[in-house]
Amino acid sequence: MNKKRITRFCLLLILINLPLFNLKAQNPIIQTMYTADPAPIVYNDTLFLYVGHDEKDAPPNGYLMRDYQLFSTIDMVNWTAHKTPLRTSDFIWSVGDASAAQCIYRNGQFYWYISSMNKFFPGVAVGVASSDSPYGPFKDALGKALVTNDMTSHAKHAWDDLDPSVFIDDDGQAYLYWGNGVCYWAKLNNDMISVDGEITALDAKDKSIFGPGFTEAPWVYKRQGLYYMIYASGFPESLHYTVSKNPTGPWEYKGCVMPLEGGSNTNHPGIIDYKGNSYFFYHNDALPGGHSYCRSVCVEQFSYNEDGSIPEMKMTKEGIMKGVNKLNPFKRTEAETMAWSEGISIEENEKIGVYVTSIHNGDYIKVRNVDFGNKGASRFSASVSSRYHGGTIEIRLDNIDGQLVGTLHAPYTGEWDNWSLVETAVKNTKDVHDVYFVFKGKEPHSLFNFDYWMFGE
Ligand code: FUB
Repeated sequence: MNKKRITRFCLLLILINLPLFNLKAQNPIIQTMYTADPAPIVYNDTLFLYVGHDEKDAPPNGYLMRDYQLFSTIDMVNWTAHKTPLRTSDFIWSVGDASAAQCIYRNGQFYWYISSMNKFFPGVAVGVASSDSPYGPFKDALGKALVTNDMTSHAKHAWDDLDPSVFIDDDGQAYLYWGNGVCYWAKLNNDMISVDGEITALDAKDKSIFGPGFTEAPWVYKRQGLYYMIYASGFPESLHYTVSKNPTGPWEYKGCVMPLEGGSNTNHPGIIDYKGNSYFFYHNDALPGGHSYCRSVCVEQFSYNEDGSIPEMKMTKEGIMKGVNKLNPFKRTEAETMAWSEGISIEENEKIGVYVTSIHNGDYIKVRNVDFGNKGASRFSASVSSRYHGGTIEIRLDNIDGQLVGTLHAPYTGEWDNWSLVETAVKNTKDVHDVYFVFKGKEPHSLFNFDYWMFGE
């Protein structure tokens, strides 16, 4: 074959395999909106992922972030979207930019530390919201910022108080770390909403602490007696870590966790252990239409080396291949629980909460590791609404064009907020499968909305 032919052949191969590649993809983990600055916590056996939200109409040279979003998983492959738990408008002092944040749990309360431009004092500030539920609603716990720009004087720029990360040590002492261009830390009082004593600045250029330098986004945690801080370095960023035997330092630079890759200037890290595995969260620009201000959160599984060091990782499209749990299809499952989707988006309202919308012919949702057991399923029901013609949900197994086990007709219901629970028979379906809900119907209108589903024996 000549060069031209080989190139054409390769292109053909790529095109043929593109759908298959997407079907295997797990990264970015949220496809229904742009997400950034991942902050995972584990509470009651569920992993809650708090993220920033890049609006899709963000300009190519600046952030547009008005609220924070919450997703959860019990298996690391299917993610459920929840109602918007916190907006910048919940802070009277915020100018309206939802910069990076972290939520943690203490004594029956969830404390969500955020960073945003301060309306009342020039510069970025750290604030804190609280709630007695991981789902919120969260309220500004102070009615003013916790750390304002006048409290930190080590940087000449006004956005040095970005990216709070909070860590509670085994003795109950809580520490706040944050910064851009300087890494600050301070103790927090037991109330979690006031700073205790001095604010200390770590020199961002100190090679012994930060190797190639500290830009922003510290994430601090403890593992086997050692304190780890992962952070972003350079701009565009790569991700690195430093360790200490004490939460107050001295810190020792250890190496790179994720080298410069992808097209987003920032990558903001977060690390957590869940159900016996270690997971590394970050963001990049991998969703279609993505760029430095339309980012999307990804996750990689990793294992610490025997000496406690973190291996260097690459960004992948595959993400988490093996789930840590199966999904029970005989329980009501929200339609916004998905491993992957194409075409659709999500919305929320007071009555219904979050639901799937903007469904068009050929769009689909994939749900992984669905366990139908030995007895199997023979019925399928779903709550749907439609102002136009409605459409159908094809229920397929293991592939977008895999075995068709049932087709549900989603009827015209009069209005988008008239919901109807409809049912169809399915061919007896047993064992564990990935389930694809493939939407079909007459364009040009959006076909129907989809709130939840359930299989029956
Ligand atoms: O999301 C806005 C900013 O981008 C964050 O505060 C930084 O960490 C970077 O990810």
